[in-house]
Amino acid sequence: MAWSPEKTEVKSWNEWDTLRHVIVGRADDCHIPPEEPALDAKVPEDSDMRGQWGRRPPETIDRANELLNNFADQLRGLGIRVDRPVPIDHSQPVTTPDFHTGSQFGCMPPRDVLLTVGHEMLEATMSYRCRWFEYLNYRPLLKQYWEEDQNFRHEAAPKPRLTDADYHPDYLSDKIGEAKRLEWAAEKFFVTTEEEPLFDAADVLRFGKDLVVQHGFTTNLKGIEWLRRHFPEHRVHTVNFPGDPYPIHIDATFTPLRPGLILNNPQRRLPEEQREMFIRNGWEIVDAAQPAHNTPPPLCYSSTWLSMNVLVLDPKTVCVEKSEVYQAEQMDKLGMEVIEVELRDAYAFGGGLHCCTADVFRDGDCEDYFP
Ligand code: ABU
Repeated sequence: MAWSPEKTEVKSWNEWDTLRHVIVGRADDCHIPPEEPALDAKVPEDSDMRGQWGRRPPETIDRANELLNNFADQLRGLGIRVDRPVPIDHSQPVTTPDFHTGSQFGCMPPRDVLLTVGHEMLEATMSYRCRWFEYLNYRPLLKQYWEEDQNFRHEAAPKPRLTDADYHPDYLSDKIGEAKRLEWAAEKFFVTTEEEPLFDAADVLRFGKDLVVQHGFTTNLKGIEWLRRHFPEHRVHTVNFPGDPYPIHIDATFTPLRPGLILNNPQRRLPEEQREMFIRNGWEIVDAAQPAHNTPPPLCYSSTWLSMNVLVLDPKTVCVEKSEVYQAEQMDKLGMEVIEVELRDAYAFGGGLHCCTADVFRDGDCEDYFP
């Protein structure tokens, strides 16, 4: 049955089929959380974020919200239904019997928390203490979908304990150096241990019957094994990108655009042996264009490679950040229609166009692209 804006239905099997319904995050009350092991490992050693925490400056929150609201309106103008989270009080500390941290993070990047696979939305375990309660920002929406769609499966992965046993103490230094980080990444030695299953939803890419999951700082092997057992009808593939000294989230590294075509970050190439399934099935893996910027914006956790953190609206149309002119040019050459979206001033709140969205409904069914 065709999609109707009047009827809520959750369904999305991949990253590229025609998008009909999406969640766009908000910057309200976003905080820079206090130091904690997994977060510190991600903050670059020369970053302006080291040593400071608290609520983000109000004028930056307002600006980020202006851009996110404009993006939501742009999508609505294209006929896409857009929902927004209901922010909780992110100044609240996160305290469990196992840990305490002074504040939360925010709800700009729903992609990090919510994994939509078919008719299911799965709340990820998360791996940062400050993000332990982040799913609460999305509960009003998930409650609504559950009430309105009889086929919707609302699932939550087991909440992790996030004790010190979850983190390798070797990473608890701000003077590790990039060479050592790259050596560790090549050895698959990341900040998270194998104490318990951990994953962020943004480490997972959906290719119909196949799920491709990055093993790195935010997702460990037990997390990937948990996903394998949770989705028994799927094939779950573990990938690594050894050129990334701060490997969190796959969506500024590996970007499928349509069946048969993926952009790969040229500094974080997929190793030869992990390309096999794509090449055997005739998929092309193309180096992404260089970012237009040499540095991320102020107080930003992410790298300049948010340039390739795009939102595919259908196999011929893609949203690209307005200032990322080289990425837009490459998309054009690859036969994609580019929709420019201004978002750079919101990057600091949790990422780019893919990060700040989460799929609710895309056309299409669960296909086998890698028979
Ligand atoms: N959340 C995506 C960030 C990836 C990166 O910093 O490159």
